[in-house]
Amino acid sequence: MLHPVADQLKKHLTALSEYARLDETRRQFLKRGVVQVPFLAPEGVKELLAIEVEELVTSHGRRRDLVFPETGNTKRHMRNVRRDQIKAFGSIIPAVYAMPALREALATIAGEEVLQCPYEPEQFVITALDQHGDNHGWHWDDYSFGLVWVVDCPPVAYGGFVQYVPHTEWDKNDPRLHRWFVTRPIYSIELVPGDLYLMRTDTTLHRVYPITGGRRLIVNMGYASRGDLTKQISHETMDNLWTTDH
Ligand SMILES: O=C(O)CCC(=O)C(=O)O
Ligand SMILES: [Fe+2]
Repeated sequence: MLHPVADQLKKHLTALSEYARLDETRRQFLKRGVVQVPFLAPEGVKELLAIEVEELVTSHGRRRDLVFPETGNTKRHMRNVRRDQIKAFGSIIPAVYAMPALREALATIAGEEVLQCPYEPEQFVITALDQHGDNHGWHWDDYSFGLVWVVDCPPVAYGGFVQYVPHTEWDKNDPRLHRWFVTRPIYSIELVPGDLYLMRTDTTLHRVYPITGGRRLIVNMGYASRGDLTKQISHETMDNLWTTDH
């Protein structure tokens, strides 16, 4: 049986598939690697998901302060709730994540199949930035797609917006971020609570700008492309970030 929130989202998505603006959304996604898609979910679904995210971060959020050599020694200062705890103590996020209708809508935007992530820790994760200087430093993700639900976000004056450099490649042995910055444009997008965006996370270098006030709270749902399933993918950054306890 479908979770009632998933059922509500499914009805919304069925009506949505007739909208022509998905074509424009796809063009934007392919060109820029990122597209805002707040219309994918109705307010009622966003509100219930937000309540679950708030409860989970309050009861299971863990502080992480790390540096990653694989992304050029960029930093992570944040609180997270890992996938296993979301799965164990949440219900809406796992149900929404698994919905074929959501993946079909994302596939229409992506122009290719969007599959559940075979590596469970990357399926969904909650991230909270709530201390002065908290950030989610520059990185790529191991899998192709990220759907980010913005539960809370400070005004842009306090940071917390997303910056990104599309159509870039991650060499884990020599990430050379500065080379990308000086040869490609860095785009920024302002986000507000209730926003949703889809990113091509394996080829879009991205970060969350450090915050100086307020709070930023998101859930990121990671999805794979068909190509990811045959690639040899190592998980250094994810293993450190989401599955260990330091
Ligand atoms: O918080 C965001 O908007 C991006 C999150 C992200 O890049 C990630 O979880 O890998
Ligand atoms: Fe990411």
